[in-house]
Amino acid sequence: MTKVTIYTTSICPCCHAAKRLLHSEGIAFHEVPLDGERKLRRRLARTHAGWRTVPMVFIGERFVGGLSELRELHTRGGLRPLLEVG
Ligand SMILES: N[C@@H](CCC(=O)N[C@@H](CS)C(=O)NCC(=O)O)C(=O)O
Repeated sequence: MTKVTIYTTSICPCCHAAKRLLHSEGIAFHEVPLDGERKLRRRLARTHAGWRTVPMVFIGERFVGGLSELRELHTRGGLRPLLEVG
C-alpha cells in the first residue's frame, strides 16, 4: 500500500479531522508535526504552489491537498485506488 504522509500542527482542527478520516478508513499514515518548523513549512509552501494551510496530505509522492480535498477524494471513491498505486 502506498504510504500516506500528513503534515499537521497540534492545534489544527482540520488536521485532527483528516486523521480521524484516515483512522476511520483503517489507513495507516505517517504524521509530520510542523509546530515550530517554519523553514520546513516555507519549503513545503514553495514546492506546492504556495499552499499555506495544514493539513497537507500526500499519498506517496503525490500531494492530495488538505482536509477538503481528502474528503472529496474519499467521497468520490478515489482514495483507495490511489493507495493501491505503486
Ligand atoms: N481548506 C483547507 C483549510 C485548512 C485550514 O484552514 N487550516 C488551518 C488550521 S485548521 C490553518 O492552516 N491555519 C493557518 C495555520 O495554522 O497556520 C483544508 O481543507 O485543509
